[in-house]
Amino acid sequence: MKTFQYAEDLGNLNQALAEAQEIKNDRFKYQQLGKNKTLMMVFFNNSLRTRLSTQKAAMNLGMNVIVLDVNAGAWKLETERGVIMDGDKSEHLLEAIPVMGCYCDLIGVRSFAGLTDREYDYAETVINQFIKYSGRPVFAMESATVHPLQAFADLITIEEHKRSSRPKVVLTWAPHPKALPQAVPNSFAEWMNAADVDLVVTHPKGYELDPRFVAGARVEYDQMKALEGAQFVYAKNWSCPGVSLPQQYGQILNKDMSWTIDAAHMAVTDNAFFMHCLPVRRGMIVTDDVIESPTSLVIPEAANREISATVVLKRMLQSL
Ligand code: AN0
Ligand code: CP
Repeated sequence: MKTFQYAEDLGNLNQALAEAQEIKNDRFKYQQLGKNKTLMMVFFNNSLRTRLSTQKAAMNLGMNVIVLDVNAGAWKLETERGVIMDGDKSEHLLEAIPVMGCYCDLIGVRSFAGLTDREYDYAETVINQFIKYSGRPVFAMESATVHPLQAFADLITIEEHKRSSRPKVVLTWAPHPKALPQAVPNSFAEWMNAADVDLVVTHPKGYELDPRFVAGARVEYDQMKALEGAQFVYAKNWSCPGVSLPQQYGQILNKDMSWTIDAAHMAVTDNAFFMHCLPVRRGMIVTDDVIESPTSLVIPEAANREISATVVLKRMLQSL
């Protein structure tokens, strides 16, 4: 595997889930595979889980790890081509990327959507430059439009907790004070469509996700109706994807607190599990009682980030 951005990069998902189980049974099984190999993790944005779980995964495989926080100690990087660099940016990504590639065997990149230029974000301009110019296998640690390590961990978590062969999974928008990317809901919808679940997506009007991710999933604008009979409730905020009105891309169109997941929302479900990728704002996305309830899976999801990352790094090491 030379790139990891989409569900299809893993091929057969049942096979990938079996590998996840194999790693879970013995997470050090492949500790010889990464000997004298180096992972470089490049962060343009903050992280807690991705940083820790991916580093732990690399250590499970016997790898060495270098972490670069671009905004804390590196030269400020220009990412757009064709500009006169007379501002505060000292180095261009087009030199920095091949230099980074000299020092490692695999590269992970976190580079969030800027949320101002839909075309630039949805072209995956930054991670695609890493793929093109680093000379190394590259995986997304949340890029502009996708967060596949999260979606894979969420799929593993659903597989471990499902009570029926084809569970009803509801992806619901929830309010948030800041504009957030669509990467998490995009990947979640994409991966659930690729897996064998009954996916329903619910959000206020104007928040329609890009069709390339939401595909044929049912969209229900009445949140309570969508949640009826759900076995998994996956909450997440996202800003306007700008599908029908590109000028609204990245904006907050709605802060309706009636969308916050509370006990009344959970009461219409089929005793559903609550899921969120974290970090989460309590009182906005979800109430304290719901996130603290025995059916909350937020910690198992985070724990499975180590598993999803170990499978992905293992696949990449095997194809070096
Ligand atoms: C980010 C997002 O919504 O994409 C990262 C989530 C994993 N969240 C925040 O910036 C709060
Ligand atoms: N879920 C997730 O990716 O968390 P971090 O932003 O803390 O890495």
